[in-house]
Order: sequence, then C-alpha cells, then structure tokens
Amino acid sequence: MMFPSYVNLLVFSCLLTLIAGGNIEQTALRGVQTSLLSMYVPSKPFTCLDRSMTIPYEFVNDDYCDCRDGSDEPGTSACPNGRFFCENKGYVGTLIPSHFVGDGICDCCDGSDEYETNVVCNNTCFELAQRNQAEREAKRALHEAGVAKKKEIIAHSIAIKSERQKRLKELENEIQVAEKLKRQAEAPEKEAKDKYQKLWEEQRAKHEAIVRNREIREMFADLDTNGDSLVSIDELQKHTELDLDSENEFTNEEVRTILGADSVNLNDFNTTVFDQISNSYKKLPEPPRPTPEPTPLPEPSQGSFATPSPPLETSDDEQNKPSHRHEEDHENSQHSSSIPTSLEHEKHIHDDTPPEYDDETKRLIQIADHARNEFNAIEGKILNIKQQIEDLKKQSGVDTGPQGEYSAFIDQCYDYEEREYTYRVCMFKDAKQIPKGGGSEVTIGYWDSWSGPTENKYLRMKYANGATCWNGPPRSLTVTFRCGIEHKAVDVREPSRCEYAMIFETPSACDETVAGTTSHSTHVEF
Ligand SMILES: *[C@@H]1O[C@H](CO)[C@@H](O)[C@H](O)[C@H]1NC(C)=O
Ligand SMILES: *[C@@H]1O[C@H](CO)[C@@H](O)[C@H](O)[C@H]1NC(C)=O
Ligand SMILES: [Ca+2]
Ligand SMILES: [Ca+2]
Repeated sequence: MMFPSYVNLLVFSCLLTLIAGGNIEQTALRGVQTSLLSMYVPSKPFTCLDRSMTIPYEFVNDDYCDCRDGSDEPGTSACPNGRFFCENKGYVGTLIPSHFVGDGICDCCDGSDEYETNVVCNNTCFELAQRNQAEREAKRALHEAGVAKKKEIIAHSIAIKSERQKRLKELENEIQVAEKLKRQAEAPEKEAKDKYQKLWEEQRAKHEAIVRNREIREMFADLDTNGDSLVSIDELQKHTELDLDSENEFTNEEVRTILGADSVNLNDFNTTVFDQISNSYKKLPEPPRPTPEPTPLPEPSQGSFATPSPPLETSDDEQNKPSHRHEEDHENSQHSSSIPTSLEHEKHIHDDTPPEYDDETKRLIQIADHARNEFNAIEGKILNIKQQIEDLKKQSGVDTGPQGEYSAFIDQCYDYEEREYTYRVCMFKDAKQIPKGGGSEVTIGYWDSWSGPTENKYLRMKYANGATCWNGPPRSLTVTFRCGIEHKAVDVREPSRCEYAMIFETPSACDETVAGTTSHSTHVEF
C-alpha cells in the first residue's frame, strides 16, 4: 500500500529536482547568445570571454561584475559593458546593453529583459515578425514587378544596339557610295575649270580693270568739285569718313599725307590716292555739280573688286566662277559687250554686257554647273551621314549598365518639383536647378560617371563641375537609384553646401535576387 505512494513521492521529488535544476541552469544562462552557449558550462569554472580570468561557475549571473568584458553577467545589469541577449523566439534575437535589463522598460520583444521586475511585457515578437514579413513581401513584390520592366528595357536595349549597328553599317556604305559619286562629279567640273580657267581669269582681270578705271574716274570727278581737273586738300577734306584717327579734326596735314601733295591730277590720283581711300570713301549726300547722277557704286566696304561675291553657299569661290558667269550670261543676253565678270553686282553698275561664250564653252559651263550642284548635294549628304554616324557612336559609347538596363535614360530628362525649385536631370548630360519664380537656371553638374561602390557601381551616378557656388566649390549632384515601378525622381536634398543628392526610382535598379526571394526564406533564423 505504501509502496506505490513512496514511489510516487520519489518520482515526484525527482521531477521537482529536475525542474528546479532546469530553472537554475536557465537563470545561469540568461542573456547568453546562442552562439556562445558552449562557453558557459555549468559545473565547470567559467573563463571570461576576453580570457582575462577564470571564475567559479557560480559567479556567472550572480549580479556581481567579475569579468572586465562583462561576460560573466550577460543576464544582469551588474556590468556596465555587459550585453544581454534577447532570444526573441519567432523573431530576431538581439543584443541590448545589459543596463536595459530590469529597468522597467520592455526592450526585448519577448520581454525577457524584464524577468525580475513587475512589469508585464507583452510578447510582440510574433507581431513584429508578421510586420517584418509583410514588409519583405512588399519589397519582393516591388522588385518582382520592377524586374519585369527592367527585362523589357534590357531586351529593348539589345534590339536598339543591333539596330544601331545595322544602321551604322548602312551609313558607312552610303558614305562610300556618296564619296564615289562625289569623285565622279568632281571630274567634269575640274575638266571644265582647267580648260577655261585661264581664259576666264584673263577676261575677268580685263573686266575688273575697266570697272576700276570707271571707279577712279567717277571718284575723281566727284572729288573735283571746282572742275579744275585737280583734287585739292580742301576738296578731299570734306570727306571726313577718310579721317582714320577720327579723334580730332580731319586736318590739312592728314589730308596732305593722303594726297602726297597739295593737289593731284587724275594720273596721280590713280597711282597713289585711289587705293588708300577706295575702301572708306563715301559719296557726299548732295553733289553740287550738275553732272548726271552716276549709277550707284558698289558698297564701299566691298572696295576690293577682285573678290567675287560667291553666289553659291560653298566657300570655295574658285568653284563658283563658271556658274556665276553662266547666270549672268542668261540674265544679260541682250547686252553686246563680251567681257566676262565674276561680280554679281557689276551688271548694276555699268552697261557693259556680260560675256557671250561660244557654244562649246556654254556647254562645258552647263556640265560643270550641273556637276557642281550634284557635288554640293552629295557633299551635303555626306556631312549629314557623318553627323548621324557620330550621333550613333556617341549613343553606343554611353555606359548604360552591364546589360543596358539604364538604356531607357538615353536622351531623357526628369524633373523633381520642390517648393522653390524644379530640379531637372537630363541623364548622361547635365542637371539643373530652375527657380520657380523665374530667374536664371543654374547648372548643378555635368554628366561625370557612375559612382556607386565597387560592388554596385550602378547604384549612383555623378554630375560634377556645375556652376561654382559663391565663394565655394563647383556644384555637383549625386543620383542614387532604388527600385521602383516608374522612372522618377523622388527626393532632392543638399546635404552639404553645393552638393546635391537625388533619390531616383527606376525599374532598372530592381534586383533579381530580391525579386526571387521566396516567402519561406523570410522566416527568421538566428
Ligand atoms: C500589453 O497589452 C495590453 C493590451 O493589449 C496593454 O493594455 C498593456 O499596456 C500592454 N503592456 C505593456 C507593458 O505594453
Ligand atoms: C591707272 O593706271 C593704270 C596703270 O598704272 C592704267 O592702266 C589705267 O588706265 C589708269 N586709270 C586711269 C583712270 O587713268
Ligand atoms: Ca558575477
Ligand atoms: Ca528593460
């Protein structure tokens, strides 16, 4: 009868001992990090983790600080430098300073830091874990959606790249064809030119001499107001436009220097005076003599009659000569003289007729003319193609990321609106600060480089060497990218003077590994 109860009692007391022993152990290991549990072995002397001393195991968590590193008191606030480990089951274990232990405030989500106080801590670990998981899931979903868009961008970038290469090849072929055509067009023009250049030049010289003599006679007659066939100092003095140092009067001395004498006849005027004054000379407004109004002279500024005014846009006036004469040939065919001219305005200043070429010359001129037009057209086309090639090469030279994930930024600008300013970043180009109340915009940087950390270079880009701050450095902007569904600037700050920081959301910055995280791996393990 007694036996069973004795056994019961024995079993009960053993159980009691076990539970009590468990409790003691529990207390001794309170606040110890899981990874360090093996250092705290009950019944063995404890060696401080910094190996500074060894103490009896009973000194662990006895609320008296023995180790310099506080490692004997992980579960009490006895050591000022102690660390208490909250196990936080279901969430993330954390270390808190051991003076938070028993301070009446719940610091661990499992409430384990307040084991010896009256404070009843609610266990919030589950709630935290849930919230944490919801956040992770939201982040994962964002990256997943972003990565889908990023993949589109990458695919598009690959398409664009090969399209660009194709176009480049086409353009290079086009330019070869055009250059061949150009050489073909050059030949007849050159032939015609070579053949008739000498003749044209002689004729032009002859004609220009005539024009020049006319000018000389007209100017002389104009200056000789009293008609004594001499131009005297007082006659020239009226032309104050000839006073080169216009700071004082046009003095007798100055006029005399021009004339070289008190007066000059036509011959002296021809040889010594005309060239000096022809560029600046202006007719006086009211000619006092009854001579018939001479036809207007060409602009005095174009005094050099040897310079033909190019009728075509090309700068090579050699090429223009034949064409030009050709034009006049048509327009003035009613005239009788046969003096060729390269001066467009000449037909207005004299009655000489422009050249009448023989048929062979006319034919050649026509061929040359046609050839030149073709040549010019082709040359224009070549320039255009070269420009296109250059643009393409410039585009393919932009570093748009290892997979071209930032290629959607090419030629794009994005605004961030702030109270006072609009910040505008034109990707791979520049960044500006535009005052909303009007006023001039300020360049805060020109495209510089990708500037993220080495393991994630494409996290940031830098725009440098903007307008210099008053009494300070040149402005600059760092753009930091983060995953988002749309390309958009979400924040701009000036963390230190003249250094701007923009946060920019883009699918291009979304991360496949984050997107691929399964909900299982969001479980907390410590
Ligand atoms: C625990 O939760 C209850 C109700 O949810 C609340 O009244 C109480 O103040 C909480 N205790 C602590 C220590 O936060
Ligand atoms: C000017 O002088 C040149 C030679 O030096 C001569 O050929 C020309 O006919 C002269 N012009 C006038 C208008 O006298
Ligand atoms: Ca101790
Ligand atoms: Ca606390």
